Amino acid sequence: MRIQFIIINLVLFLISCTEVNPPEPYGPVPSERQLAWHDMEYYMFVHFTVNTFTDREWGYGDEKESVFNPTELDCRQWAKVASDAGMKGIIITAKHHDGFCLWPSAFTEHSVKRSPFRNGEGDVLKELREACNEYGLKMGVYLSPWDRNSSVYGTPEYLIYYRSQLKELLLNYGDIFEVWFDGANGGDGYYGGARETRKIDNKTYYDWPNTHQLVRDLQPRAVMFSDAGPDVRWVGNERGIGSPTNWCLLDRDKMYPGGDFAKILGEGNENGSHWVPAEVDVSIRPGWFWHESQDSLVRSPENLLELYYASVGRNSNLLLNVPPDTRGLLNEKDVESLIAFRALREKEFETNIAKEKRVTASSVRGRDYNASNINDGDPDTYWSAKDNKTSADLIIDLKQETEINRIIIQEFIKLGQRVQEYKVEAYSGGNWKPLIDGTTIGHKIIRKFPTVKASAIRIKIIKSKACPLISNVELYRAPSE
Ligand code: FUL
Repeated sequence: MRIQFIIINLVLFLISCTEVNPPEPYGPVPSERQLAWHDMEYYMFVHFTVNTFTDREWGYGDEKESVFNPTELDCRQWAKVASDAGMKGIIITAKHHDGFCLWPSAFTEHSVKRSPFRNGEGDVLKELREACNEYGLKMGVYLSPWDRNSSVYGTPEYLIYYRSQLKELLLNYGDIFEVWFDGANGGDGYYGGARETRKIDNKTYYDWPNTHQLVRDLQPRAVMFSDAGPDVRWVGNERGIGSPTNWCLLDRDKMYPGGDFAKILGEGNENGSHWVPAEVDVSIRPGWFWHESQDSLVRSPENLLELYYASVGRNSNLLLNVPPDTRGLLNEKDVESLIAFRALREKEFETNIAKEKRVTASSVRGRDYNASNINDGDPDTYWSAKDNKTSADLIIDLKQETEINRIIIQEFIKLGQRVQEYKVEAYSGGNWKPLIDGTTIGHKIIRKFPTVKASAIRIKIIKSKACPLISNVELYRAPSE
């Protein structure tokens, strides 16, 4: 009897110990560099080169260096605007398809060093680095693989040139958070005077694995973007719209930059082989480069807010392009819109109604994984259901009927993206009323619904690949509907 009693207690004790072990990761999980990237959420793209002065979107590659002549270039203005707008970093087109380099590359004469800018002594990358440091922003680089100026483009020699330039960028400008590899290749170009069409095979020509390795070796904390990752994927459109179903997973080995994968890139692959989250890139103007004729077509603050909901609100990061004008300054029109957008955003999310409210769950893994972790303001704590549960409810008790119309939900993605289907309901007038339903959550979703007076909110995780892990929930009453 005594022995049996001891054994039973021992077993119970062991069970209670295992209950509070953290859940096992499920499927592919993000790397540290990807986790840091997820937290950035919103940052600036800067398209700037000879095109700014020639009024084109794609330079042919034969532009004279002398056309690059920003008279008031001030990267500190860019950085101040980015910071005032609530952005966390800036990615610059160090070289666009026309091949002109914004830094004095040792491997070509087609750069700032032959331009009137700072009498040929200038280096936009260096100035941007200093400005980013001053404003606490991260910096990223875009280096176009397609180069319409280079005479060797299309031959194996070009890869040596491309990687030499990449090395300059990775070695001389401090910490780079993101390297942006564009998939475009239109064929024709100047190519050192040949003026012809050069088609390359997107799958093989660039030998991406070796270029990726270079970035890993020289900037291990940088993520790499392209249509197919390896770390961050294109969302499949340039309209600023993320997919409502958005897995951070991708069968990236079946893809390559410049391929025809738009739909898959939007949704990701539910059971994809790697963690490759989506980034939404979009311009504040119709074009990527500044054109005077588009000064009246800058997106309004309200439109930017919509893009924010359709990107950050759909488990993506928002890379918003704001192109400097021929002075080398962000235009007043764009600045005004960006700052007003920040003010709108702050009003949307002014007071978190879920904060410090009592939360209960239909299943709790055990100590350290309580439902109260979803509104403690700490991203490192999370609620977990028991291991065998792939559906469970969370109830936030608002104590009295309160108006709400927005919800933010975040999964604890360190251990994988799990939720496949959810619903949110409001307890109102003595009944549970449906508010929204959806599929994936991931790093973050922000959802709108018509204003409701609720005394409690229920989040129903209907289907999950493994026990759901939720790290954060916020509720708001936004002024707009
Ligand atoms: C595209 C390019 O062709 C555009 O000019 C722009 O840079 C955009 C971000 O990517 O592929």
